[in-house]
Amino acid sequence: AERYNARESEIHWQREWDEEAIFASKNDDPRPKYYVLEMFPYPSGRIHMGHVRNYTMGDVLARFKRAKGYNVLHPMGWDAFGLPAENAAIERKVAPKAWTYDNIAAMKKQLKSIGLSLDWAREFATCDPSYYKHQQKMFLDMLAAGLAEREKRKLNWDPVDMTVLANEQVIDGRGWRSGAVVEQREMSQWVFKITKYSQELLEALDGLDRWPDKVRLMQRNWIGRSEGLLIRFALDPATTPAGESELRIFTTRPDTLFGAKFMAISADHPLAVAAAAKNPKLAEFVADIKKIGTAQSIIDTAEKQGFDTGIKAVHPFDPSWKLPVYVANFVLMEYGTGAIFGCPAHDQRDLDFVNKYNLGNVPVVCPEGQDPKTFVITDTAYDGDGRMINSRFLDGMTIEAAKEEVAKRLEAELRGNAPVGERQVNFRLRDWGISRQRYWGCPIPVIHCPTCDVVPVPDDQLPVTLPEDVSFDRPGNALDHHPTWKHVNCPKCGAKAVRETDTMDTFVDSSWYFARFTDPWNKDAPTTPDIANRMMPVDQYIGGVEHAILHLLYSRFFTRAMKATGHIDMSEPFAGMFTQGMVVHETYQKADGAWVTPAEVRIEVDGNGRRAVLLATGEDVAIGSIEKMSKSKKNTVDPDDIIASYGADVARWFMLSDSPPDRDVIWSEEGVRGAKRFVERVWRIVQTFVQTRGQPLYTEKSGLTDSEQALALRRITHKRLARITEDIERLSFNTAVAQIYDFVGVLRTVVDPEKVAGPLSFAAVNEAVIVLVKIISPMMPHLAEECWNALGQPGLVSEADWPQIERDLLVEDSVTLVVQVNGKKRGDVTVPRAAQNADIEAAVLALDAVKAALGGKPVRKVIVVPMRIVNVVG
Ligand code: ANZ
Ligand code: ZN
Repeated sequence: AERYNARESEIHWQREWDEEAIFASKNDDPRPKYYVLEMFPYPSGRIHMGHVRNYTMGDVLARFKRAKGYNVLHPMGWDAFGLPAENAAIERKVAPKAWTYDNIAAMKKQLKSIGLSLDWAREFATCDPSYYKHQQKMFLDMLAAGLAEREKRKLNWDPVDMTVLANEQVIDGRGWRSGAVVEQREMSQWVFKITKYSQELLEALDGLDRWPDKVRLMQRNWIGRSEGLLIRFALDPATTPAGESELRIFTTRPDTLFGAKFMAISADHPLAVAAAAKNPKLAEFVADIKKIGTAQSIIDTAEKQGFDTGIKAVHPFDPSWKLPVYVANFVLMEYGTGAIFGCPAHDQRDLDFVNKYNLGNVPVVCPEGQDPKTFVITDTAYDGDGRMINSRFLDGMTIEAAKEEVAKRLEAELRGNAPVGERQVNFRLRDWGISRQRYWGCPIPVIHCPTCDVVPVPDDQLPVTLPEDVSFDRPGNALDHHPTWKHVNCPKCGAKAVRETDTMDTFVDSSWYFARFTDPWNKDAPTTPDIANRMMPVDQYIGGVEHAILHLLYSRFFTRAMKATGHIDMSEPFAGMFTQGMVVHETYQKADGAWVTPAEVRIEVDGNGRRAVLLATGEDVAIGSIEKMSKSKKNTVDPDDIIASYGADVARWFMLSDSPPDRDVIWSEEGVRGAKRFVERVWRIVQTFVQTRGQPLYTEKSGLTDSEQALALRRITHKRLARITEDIERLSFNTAVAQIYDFVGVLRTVVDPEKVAGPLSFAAVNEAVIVLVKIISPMMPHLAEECWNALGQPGLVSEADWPQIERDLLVEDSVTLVVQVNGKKRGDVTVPRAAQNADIEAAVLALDAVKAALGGKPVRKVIVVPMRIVNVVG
């Protein structure tokens, strides 16, 4: 048999699929729809192995569902706005637009070489004015609906990229792209009112039962709902700046009030500002800690610091109990009221704080089984369950009961006309700031007029397109520096006005692209609601867990905003979500520490294990840890190289075969070679069958079950088929692959004339081979087409139906029963499923173990529990 020529075959079938446009999905297709979507790529220039894995998984599902008779929507596009295009413009003097579209062209070619069953007719890039026009329209709709607003805020300013970042884009106090330490600046910006949906976004997570639990948990934590009590502490007038009389705090632990040791307020709290005005030392301290910023992550890791303002707060249950008020660096102005009472025994931050300033602690919750008299807290706060101690009227209560008691008492107590305590629900989720001071993004379609203030750009002037004659010779926003672009007349009064030069966060672009794919041809509106309502939600979304919070949460919000503004009639965009693992690889390092790429080394395996040798010089290189493929460690493998030397099917197969899809997969040369051998093996089976199927080896009889042997093969075929079908359905690709390996192992002997003893049923073998080709088709579609063609089957296997499972053949033909003698297990017996009780009895009594257990005693009774147990009573 001739060797399989992957290269030729892949190019051939890709062209065939393209010409026939077989992966185009029609919106008026009457069959049930199935929408498969992988997170669309950023056009960085090249596809990487992570893409290959992600898209292969989606492709297997798309091809499978197509074969199962669905109208499959499987589109692809480009998340094309963003900073790298501007950086390229600065570094290489290429226009962001040209750079982006060049990259798209290159990556599209690469994607095509993977053989993905994509509907390219729906392709768009988010930087196409025909896309962002609609995004601008939706922004204006949201503005009218009160879902977009202009807001003055303290913002995270990235001094290197010269832009504002969302909190989510600040990682450990640094910009997520530049790595620069982020500063805080007060600025006006546009926000989307995601907090209007805090409760709904939280509750609806319960219904997303085809999402990973960990992703739902991350979203829950991000939304961060807390039930607690707002308490108004009176301030001691003798110690307090004029005009201030109380301090409002938010606590989730009102039960711990009798363990309070201090109060703490944010550096931005009005009371801190008032106190600092009179105290230069305090003013200095405030200025100092403001520099660190207010990102949660910094606050969590920075050393706790405070400054005693001298102000005293009065304990709500004891007028003679005075608590010192500190300005502290771990209290955020943006959460709750920007002020807390500190209970060190039961909160680690508070404990770290009092230990630093020698304020002491009093435990007020005692764990069950502990003696309250000996229960002390030193370095570790206790945040577990227990009973109240040292807490006057709360003593002996559970935490829950104590919370309730405190809430009741403080709600009932009035100061002025207002209750001292008030139950409150707080969310951590903040509104989504979308303004970015960047050129390469979707322009925010408003005009600032000195008399009319903010004026929306009229619909008939959309899109507000980006100018192309921009210069990047100074840092900051090129739109702002453009000589003419921003200068316009006010659409309302005609006076001289300026355009908004901020562009939208690129997360806006990716918050609705999935809806656009349902009708990307609509020139007049973002969606055609009829069609969007029919084709949405995405049935299976696949992407990296790094998007578990931001992108997925924004998309869930945006879909609700689209619903509120009439562009779609549903709230949840993704019915099923799957987060795939990463592609990882060994690292290689020369003696001088320089990293070398896998392509530069050869792996040698001998008695001493594995060695890596540098191809160029023959010198040994050290094999380092297995890590995520990255440019910095040079442990990347180029998909183009793999496809050129092994073919796309091998890359696809290996990606699917080696680990569960949600775990990391270790890319290895050895593994890839194994996949290559498997491709050859499948090809040989089909070749052998094609060459021998006319021979007398095969019986004349054409019935499928006319011999024991035929029946046995058919059982194997259908059992495998059933398992593989189930596995693909639940995205368990690696186990499906294992089943296919097994099945191929069986077929290898069946089609080999030298290994077969008797005559074969042509029909049964033919069925098995056709099933094989169909079930490998989602994973190795080119090989499958080539086999299909060799078998002389009509049409394309990519368009063929999934094989029918014959359920009758799945039923086991024998059963195994446990054998007991006088109630004690002595062994088991396997009998034909249809065996009569008398036959079972005979078989059981013939067992040596049974004879031995009876020890010669006569059998009194044999009880057969059908399909399960035989009990011999002696
Ligand atoms: C007293 C107390 C005692 C607290 C105790 C906790 C444990 P979550 O669950 O996240 O809502 N807090 C409130 N506002 C804060 C702010 N702006 N900056 C920093 N911390 C703040 O957390 C609520 C708890 O976080 C509140 O309950 C408050 O400390 C603190 F044993 O009050 B607690
Ligand atoms: Zn005006």
